[in-house]
Amino acid sequence: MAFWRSKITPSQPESNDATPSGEPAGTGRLFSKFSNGLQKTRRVLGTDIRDLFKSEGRLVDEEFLNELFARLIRTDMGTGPANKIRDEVARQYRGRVVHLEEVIATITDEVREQLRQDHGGLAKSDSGPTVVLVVGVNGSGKTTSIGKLANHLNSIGHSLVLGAGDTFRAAAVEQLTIWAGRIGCEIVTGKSGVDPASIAYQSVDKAIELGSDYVIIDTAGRLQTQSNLMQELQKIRKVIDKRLPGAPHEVLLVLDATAGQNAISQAKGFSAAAGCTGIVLAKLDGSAKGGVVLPIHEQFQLPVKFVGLGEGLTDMAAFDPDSFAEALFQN
Ligand SMILES: Nc1nc2c(ncn2[C@@H]2O[C@H](COP(=O)(O)OP(=O)(O)OP(=O)(O)O)[C@@H](O)[C@H]2O)c(=O)[nH]1
Ligand SMILES: [Mg+2]
Repeated sequence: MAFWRSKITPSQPESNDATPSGEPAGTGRLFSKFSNGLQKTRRVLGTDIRDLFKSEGRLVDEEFLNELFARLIRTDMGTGPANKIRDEVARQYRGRVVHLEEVIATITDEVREQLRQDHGGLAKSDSGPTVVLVVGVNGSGKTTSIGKLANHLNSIGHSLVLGAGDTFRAAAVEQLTIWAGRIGCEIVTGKSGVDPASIAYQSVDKAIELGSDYVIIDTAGRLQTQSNLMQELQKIRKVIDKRLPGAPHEVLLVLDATAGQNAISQAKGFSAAAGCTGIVLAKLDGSAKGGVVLPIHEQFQLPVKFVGLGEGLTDMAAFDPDSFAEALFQN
């Protein structure tokens, strides 16, 4: 378990950034990735909070706390997390004149604390290929996230098979085939309209035959309210388990960060129906509401495993609460 987390930490840059010998090329790459990806959120949050202060500082009273709360929830962090931050600022500073830096340090600590989680890394099976099933609503970023994940796994020396399980749209198969070509990994495809469960089965079969380390299976976008399509996911899972008992080892739910609070209700339906084990929060770079990570984390028992920070093959990072919290405010 958690191999990737140990590869990507704030002090250990991604292997993508490693020198050819495998030695780290430098530190802080993950932080700078978050920092770039969170530009939009930071612009809103940072500016909003700075605006609360005058150069001589500001008295922490009810009015200040209410204004702070209103600005925090503009990042879509929701009332629960924003209340906790407000309470912590009140506890530390009520009745005192504070400066911007003090409040930002408190908020950063509180965000970091709220996002603390145990199982950040990608699952790894003890023997045989690790099977990762990727699910989510239409257009959330599933196929792109698979490309990035596959690219990363490949770059650190893992062999893998992709399964083009979105047989609903011919373009989806093409899209994944292009990613596989760019990465140089195996892919299992079928004709448009074939049962996605059979593609899933064949993908696992292929990985077993080749002795691959990972199988990542794409699925068509669906809504949690489409019960027939949710049942299809169950079938896919069952068929995978039949070929490789205990698999899939990871069911990643891809959420679109630009969908804000909607992402949360999507996650609820999916996590229950598809047996999700982790979240990929895609398009964090395109959102000014990156605070949505907090309620997702608060309301689900699911760890946020990866975040999408752009459209390129390397624009993904293992989620790290420390880097995330700091990147929210860094200038
Ligand atoms: N900026 C940005 N764009 C992203 C990211 N991830 C995906 N996208 C874009 O979002 C759009 C949809 O991505 P896909 O990967 O095709 O989404 P999907 O969930 O596979 O879509 P369906 O298969 O149609 O359900 C594409 O234009 C991607 O380039 C990200 O992290 N950042
Ligand atoms: Mg897709």
